[in-house]
Amino acid sequence: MASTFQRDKVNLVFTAMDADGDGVLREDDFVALARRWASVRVAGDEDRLIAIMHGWWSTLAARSRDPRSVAVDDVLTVVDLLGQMPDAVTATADAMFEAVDEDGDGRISPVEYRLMIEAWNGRPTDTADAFARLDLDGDGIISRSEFARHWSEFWAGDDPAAPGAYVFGTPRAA
Ligand SMILES: [Ca+2]
Ligand SMILES: [Ca+2]
Repeated sequence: MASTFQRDKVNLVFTAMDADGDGVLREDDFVALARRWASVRVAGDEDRLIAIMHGWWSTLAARSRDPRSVAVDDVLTVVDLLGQMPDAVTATADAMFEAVDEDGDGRISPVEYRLMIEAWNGRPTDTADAFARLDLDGDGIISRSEFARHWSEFWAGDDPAAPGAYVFGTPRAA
């Protein structure tokens, strides 16, 4: 069972993705998010972002009670299963890393990170504090291995103090 902290963490992402606020995610929400994200970037890779978000949608919808919509509890069901599917976590981490790394240089810069958070939140957001926590070795970028570690922690971990809790920005409780 997911803890209150895990539920809050997932709620933060869920609310950001539920653009029309009806309490469930549909395929359209994932496409809308990909479009919103692409629109704040110069890379012109909307199709790639849509494909990556579609992969997420498929993972969640496959385990949802209603395959056309996903509720918070469905997401938490998947979160409960993640411990048994480390390969899926790694694959999603890699796909997300590639999506965030807009210029494809193998590193997530502070600007690339901020654009992701702002696209997901739909508003300007100060991400300096969250970025500093995620940059474990303090070299000014988030490496692929730093991101993979945080990603697993975000979805599968239960430690509010872990830097991974900040993958999608500063949690509300912090
Ligand atoms: Ca980059
Ligand atoms: Ca780093």
